[in-house]
Amino acid sequence: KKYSSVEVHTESLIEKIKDETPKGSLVLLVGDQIDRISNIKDMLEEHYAVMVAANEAKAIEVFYSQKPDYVIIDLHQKEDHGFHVLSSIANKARHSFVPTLLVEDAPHAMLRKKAYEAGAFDIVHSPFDNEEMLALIQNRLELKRVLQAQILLDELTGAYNRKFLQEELQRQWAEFERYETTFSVAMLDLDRFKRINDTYGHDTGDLVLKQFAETIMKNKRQGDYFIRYGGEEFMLIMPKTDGEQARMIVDRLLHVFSEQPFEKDGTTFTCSFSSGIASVHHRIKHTDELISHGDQALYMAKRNGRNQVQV
Ligand code: GH3
Ligand code: MG
Ligand code: MG
Ligand code: MG
Repeated sequence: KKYSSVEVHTESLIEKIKDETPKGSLVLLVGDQIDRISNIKDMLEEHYAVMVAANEAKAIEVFYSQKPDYVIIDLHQKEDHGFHVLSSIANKARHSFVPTLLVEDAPHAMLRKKAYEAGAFDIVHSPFDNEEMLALIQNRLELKRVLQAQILLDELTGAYNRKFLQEELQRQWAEFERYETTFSVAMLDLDRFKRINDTYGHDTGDLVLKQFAETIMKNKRQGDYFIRYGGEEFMLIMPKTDGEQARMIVDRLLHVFSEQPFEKDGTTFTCSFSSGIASVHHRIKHTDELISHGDQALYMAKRNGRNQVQV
């Protein structure tokens, strides 16, 4: 019996960090002993997406291309494959908070020491208790989720931050270069926001920012990424979306947000935003250029009277 890897289309791994539970996680299982691996696989598949790699090269390829959330390496493999895989991925795994778990029949202290030094997070003794193993994995995945949220989300609004923006833009750009998949970005800048701060105070300004973010996140399409670009400027990355589609979507968001009343000490007010949209095309050579096109469209929207979307 030969394992073929399961095709998992992780539309965005990072999008998962906002899930309440890491149930959508992808686990990479590395090992060449079929019966041992299928036991673990069966157990995991009730909770996670699982990909199996039966050799070193495949394991490393899958690790870098599919970006699993968790890696399990069965050390009971021919030669020293398990350790090779671990050494090849340990650094990258650590940097993206991907926990690695080793499975070994009777790990003695020397082997455990070697494994931890090579970057293993945990080692379990086979045979193991399924429930215990699952609890361990779930625990680690939860920690991963929290850590990733810490580094990729803006604290005030819960939108993605610029670190995320850089990563996601590169990803979208690579897709565009390889497959000519279109995508658009929308720059969103709150209108006359300084006035809100000056009139109602900075705390109210903060509340408006939070509420704005909540409204966009609730009403945006699921696959679009909402990012705080800085201050009261935000961005939407809209995969597989051309300029006209993007305009319709952002128009709808603008409509919803600008109708929403705010209240401070008995006074009610509303807030709007202006948006500039840019889409990839062949004359754009770099993501910075794309953003600058979006900025120019945003500038037009402001100059044209605000509370509107320009492409
Ligand atoms: P425009 O319609 O041209 O965009 O006008 P504006 O007043 O929104 O633009 P301007 O760039 O002049 O002012 C933006 C203001 O946003 C200034 C800054 O103090 C405020 N701001 C930026 N970040 C925050 C924040 O985190 N909280 C609060 N309360 N205010 C912020
Ligand atoms: Mg401004
Ligand atoms: Mg503004
Ligand atoms: Mg601004």
